[in-house]
Amino acid sequence: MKRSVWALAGMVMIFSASSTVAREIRIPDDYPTIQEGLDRAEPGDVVQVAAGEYAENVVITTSEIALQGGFNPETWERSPAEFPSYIDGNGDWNAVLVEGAHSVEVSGFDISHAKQLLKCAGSHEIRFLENVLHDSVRQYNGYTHALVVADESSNVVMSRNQVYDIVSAYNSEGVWITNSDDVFVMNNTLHNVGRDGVFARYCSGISVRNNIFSDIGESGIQMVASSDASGAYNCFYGVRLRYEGIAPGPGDIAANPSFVNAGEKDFHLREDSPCIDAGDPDMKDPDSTRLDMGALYFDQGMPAVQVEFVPESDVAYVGESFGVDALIVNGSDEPLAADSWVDLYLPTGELYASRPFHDPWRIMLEPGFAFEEHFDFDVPGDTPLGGYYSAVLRVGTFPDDVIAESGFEFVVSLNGRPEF
Ligand SMILES: [Ca+2]
Repeated sequence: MKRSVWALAGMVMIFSASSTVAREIRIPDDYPTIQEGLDRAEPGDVVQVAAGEYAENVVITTSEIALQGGFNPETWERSPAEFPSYIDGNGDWNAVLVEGAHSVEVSGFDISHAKQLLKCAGSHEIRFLENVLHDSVRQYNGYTHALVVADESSNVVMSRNQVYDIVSAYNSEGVWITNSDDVFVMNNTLHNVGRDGVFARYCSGISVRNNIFSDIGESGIQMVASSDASGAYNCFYGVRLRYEGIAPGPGDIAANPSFVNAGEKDFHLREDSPCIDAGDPDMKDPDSTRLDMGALYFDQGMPAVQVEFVPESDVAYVGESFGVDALIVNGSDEPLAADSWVDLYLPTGELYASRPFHDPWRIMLEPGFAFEEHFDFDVPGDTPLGGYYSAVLRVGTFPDDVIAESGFEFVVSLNGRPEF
């Protein structure tokens, strides 16, 4: 479980590192179609797509590309809910296909009308984020899927996607994964799917967490001939079976998720939803409360204090310094006066409660102001190797009252090779 979260954090860092040098290609300003923009894109580029309808079958074969929808065509500010970029798959096989590429993001699109809506094949470090996938079509033979991972893909993250109305005579899945490794299905909402919510076959390392499965014809999660598969903190409602071929995970609930209006495809949570603050307890929503289940969190309007604590590397070398950047932002409209401190956890999970880590400092921030600091921690010669350490920067009242936090995991190594 810890490995999964760590692998995800690593990928996020890799991706943001490459996108900082990005060239932006804008559709339709620079090229009339998404595919033409992609054909001209080089590794590191971001293809931004304005609101509008694009009847295309998009294929991405270039690595280190971000394809992003949901831009205001006038200002190029991004808000997929306000400025939807629709991709209509022409009733054909794939609407969007990532093939033989690595480090690709597809985010913020509304995709429908293909047999498979968003797919990666033979691809690595792929992120499908914040897409709305619906009304797939049955073509050629009976099956249809919203999200597909296939042909020895690895390190795929599917998060914050809304998937609905994926139905056919038989074999319609929300997420279909085959012959692939290390796939993270996190914080998605799936509603009205003909057969399985998530189906995996001949896979390893499948993690299914914090999702809502509602009105699913067969299984919420089904694993066939797969190893190292786990589920946790998922909500199941109106499913025939919650699990097949996988053990129930911690934190699962069987309850009505209380969507605002599923009939109108509004999958926001009502105030009384049991999915609120019921996701992974180690993770936070943008409002600083515990993570909700599903793609759309319920904003509880908590003080908007944001913390980021990001290491320069995922490996700390014994006898050297380990650099970490800290950022605390007071996004609220009140002055912030609080303690801040770093809690270091040993691979055993035990808190390392000694100086200098467990030594709070006081911060005072006016509304809109930020504290930013680079820390270099010395890694002592006697630091035990093996397992995952974690470090968390916390803001609140030392030591127990936390209003915002951010952390990461890392390994300690002697010679540059991580010791697991
Ligand atoms: Ca929450």
